[in-house]
Amino acid sequence: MATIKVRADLSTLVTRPEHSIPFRAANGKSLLAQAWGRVVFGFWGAEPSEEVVICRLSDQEFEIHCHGGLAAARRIMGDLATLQLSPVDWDVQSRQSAGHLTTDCQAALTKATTLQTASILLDQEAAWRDFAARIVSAAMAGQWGELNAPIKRALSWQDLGKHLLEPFRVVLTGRPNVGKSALLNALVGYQRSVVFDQPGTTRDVVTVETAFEGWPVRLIDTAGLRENALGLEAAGIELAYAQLANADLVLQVIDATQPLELSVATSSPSAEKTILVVNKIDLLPENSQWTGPPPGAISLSARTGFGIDLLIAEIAAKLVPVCPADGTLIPFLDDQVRSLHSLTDAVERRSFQEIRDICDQILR
Ligand SMILES: Nc1nc2c(ncn2[C@@H]2O[C@H](COP(=O)(O)OP(=O)(O)O)[C@@H](O)[C@H]2O)c(=O)[nH]1
Ligand SMILES: [Mg+2]
Repeated sequence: MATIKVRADLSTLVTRPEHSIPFRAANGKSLLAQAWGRVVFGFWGAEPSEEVVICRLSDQEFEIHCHGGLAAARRIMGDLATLQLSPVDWDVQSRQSAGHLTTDCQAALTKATTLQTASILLDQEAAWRDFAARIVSAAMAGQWGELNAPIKRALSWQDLGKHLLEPFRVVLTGRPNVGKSALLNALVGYQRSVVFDQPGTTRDVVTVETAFEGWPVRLIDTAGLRENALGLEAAGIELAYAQLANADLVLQVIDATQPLELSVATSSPSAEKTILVVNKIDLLPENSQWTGPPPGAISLSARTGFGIDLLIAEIAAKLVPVCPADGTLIPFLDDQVRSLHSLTDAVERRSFQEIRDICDQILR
């Protein structure tokens, strides 16, 4: 079912025929004659008409409940637009009736792209209410020593919180021809990026969204990094460096058949944000031990798929080293992080009044 709430001066709309709302109530009365708050069944528009339920909320407002799916809602919205009526914005309406915390949590839920992130976001309203109640009661009891730990704990989840709404950015980098594009395709299971045996094929930045172990990830394939590139390829390399600067994780890809010093690209993202991937191990002679890779590197073949699962597990573990327990408070908006910092300051000042105000603000 879909609900559309409209605010308009009904007296003018219902009495001027050219502006009349195309609603025929089953009880035969006009919309204006319906009692406030009464649920009225009827039909919308000319045949074939839509079955709807309308509720008049006041002289200025009514709600239309129509069948779910896009077609019915689109038709009604189209008629409303012809009448120059616009529905009340969901966000505004919800902030007025349900409050900011509920609305923020619901709006966030609409942006979740995996079941896991949706399930965490579903817990957040209750988690914030519980958190604020505990903080206020501990402050009221003067238990100052017990306030810092839960606030610090909540702040420790802020990076994950940001990524409940937007994917982690995982950038593939390395010298040309090491198999970055082939690896991106192997990770998502289909041919998203062009694979070619000439170096310098990928020039633009190619992105694809996926999820690893329930965490949303945007994979970003870039131009191979090498010195002395010219023209388009050089421009691609510049784009690649820009992506590296914003990466949550870098997959540094090298070719198992090449000497290590030739393979490692010139960029140097920080170690804890990097996974070294040794690709093309299918080309190594059987039983050969490639002594090149430092500890922690993952050897795989983008061509055969060997080692891909291990890489996926490693990516998930690097992005989210510890999974939150059910009900964990995870700040997912900048405002929430700011509130937690303000709480830390207020606790330091031992100001009960400030703590209560901040918690009131959180629970608005
Ligand atoms: N044998 C083998 N060849 C691979 C593998 N991965 C990529 N290649 C080949 O290496 C060449 C370059 O691959 P590509 O993905 O375009 O490299 P990029 O320049 O790093 O994006 C292509 O001919 C691929 O088929 C692999 O795991 N094994
Ligand atoms: Mg490529």
